Amino acid sequence: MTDTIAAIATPYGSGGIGVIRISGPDAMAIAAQFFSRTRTGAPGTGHLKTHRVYHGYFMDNGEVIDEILLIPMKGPRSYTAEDVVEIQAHAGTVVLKQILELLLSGGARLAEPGEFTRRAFLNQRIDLTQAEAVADIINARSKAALKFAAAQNSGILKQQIQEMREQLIRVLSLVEISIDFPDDAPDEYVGSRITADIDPVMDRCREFIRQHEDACFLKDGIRVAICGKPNVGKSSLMNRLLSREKSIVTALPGTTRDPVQEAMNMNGIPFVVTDTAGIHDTDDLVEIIGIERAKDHIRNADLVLFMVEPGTTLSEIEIRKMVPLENRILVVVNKIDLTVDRNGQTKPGGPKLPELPEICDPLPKVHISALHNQGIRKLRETIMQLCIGDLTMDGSSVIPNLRHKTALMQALSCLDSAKQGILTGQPEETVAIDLKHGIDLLGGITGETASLDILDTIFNNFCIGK
Ligand SMILES: Nc1nc2c(ncn2[C@@H]2O[C@H](COP(=O)(O)OP(=O)(O)O)[C@@H](O)[C@H]2O)c(=O)[nH]1
Ligand SMILES: [Mg+2]
Repeated sequence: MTDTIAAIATPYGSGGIGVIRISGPDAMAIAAQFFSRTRTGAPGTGHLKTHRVYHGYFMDNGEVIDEILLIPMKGPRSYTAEDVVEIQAHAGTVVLKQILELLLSGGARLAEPGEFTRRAFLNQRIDLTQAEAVADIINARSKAALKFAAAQNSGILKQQIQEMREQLIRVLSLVEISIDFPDDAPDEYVGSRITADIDPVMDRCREFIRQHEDACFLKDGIRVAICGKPNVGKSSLMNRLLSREKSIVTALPGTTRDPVQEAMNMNGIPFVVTDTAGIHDTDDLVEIIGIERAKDHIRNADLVLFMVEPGTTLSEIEIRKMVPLENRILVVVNKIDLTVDRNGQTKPGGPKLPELPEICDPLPKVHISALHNQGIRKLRETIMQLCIGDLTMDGSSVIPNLRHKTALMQALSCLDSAKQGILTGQPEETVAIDLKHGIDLLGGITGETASLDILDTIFNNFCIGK
């Protein structure tokens, strides 16, 4: 990292301000070639102090390119821990490109995607989990996702993984002592201490894995699929939930064919709602394909809203055709306006509530009228309760991502094998190998022992300028 990199750090297009970032040993000198504090003065950053904002002009051979603010930040107190200069110019594609090109002609190299963050990692200002959190913050689509990303960015996951790793290193040293000085400690003593020390680390691994499984959908959105027979009001409910007319509603059965999918936010939690074709026996080729697609969405959903309407009777066989009962299901009884009036009085001559088989008894139920906007608030609350439950979202929880989870699962199996080795009286050397492997896997999460491949995969997902 002896070269100096530069890139436009803000999105393409026009806007109020665009930022160009320079990082590396020559950052100050390169910027100095073009910066003047007056329109007519000669460039040179002279006696600029670090972490101050300077007003001036970006010059090219005596010509003003743009009026700018320049912020010098001496390392290690900077994003990359190197010398950094940030230039705030007007955000126009041409002006930013011209400034960047001049900086490149002045000795900087164009940064690769994620290279600023990669340098922050290589300079040990942040670990890998914090670098990943930077990408998560940028890509967060909901308040909840942002909260978790911010917690991870502050180093909470790094700290906990480091503690687990240090604990294992202590266990390893105990094992190694008993390899080197076999007569010093009685085997049973060492054995019981080791297993007692490994157990809490294994529990922690399991807990992190569970946290990933419980909460990873908060990043991508909780998948909710609306299903039921034709004409029960699925599309009407979809539109109610989104508060706009996304799906076509008609009195004709079989209106919705392709699954209609849309993202939405409820209480800062991201959801992806899918309205599907009504499931029934049909000869219509297009509907048949729509029904197959509907079934895919329903199977993969985190929550299925199974809609029924008054005046119908459903058998267990019919229900099993529509919803996989192993999914999380909420029964939504729609068109309740046909059965009861606004005061909750049964309407004389109206259809009776739907008759459902016994297998539906344990399922939660909500009564609504999609048409008259009744019971929708209660429905939203129930959806939240079912999906989020009492998942804590204080600032100290983190969601390990898939990469972390994979490493944790592998580490768990190494630790398990080390523990079994001790219990079954295997030689200390094999136990030590398992432990070392587990320690390395945890180190891979924070980046202490990560391979170049892992680094490339992580940082190549960033945009240029980050
Ligand atoms: N009375 C009443 N009619 C409704 C309600 N929800 C939907 N409908 C009507 O039922 C018909 C079918 O609705 P739609 O949303 O297209 O059903 P889908 O086939 O399940 O998507 C339309 O004529 C809607 O206006 C409701 O809560 N009460
Ligand atoms: Mg429909």
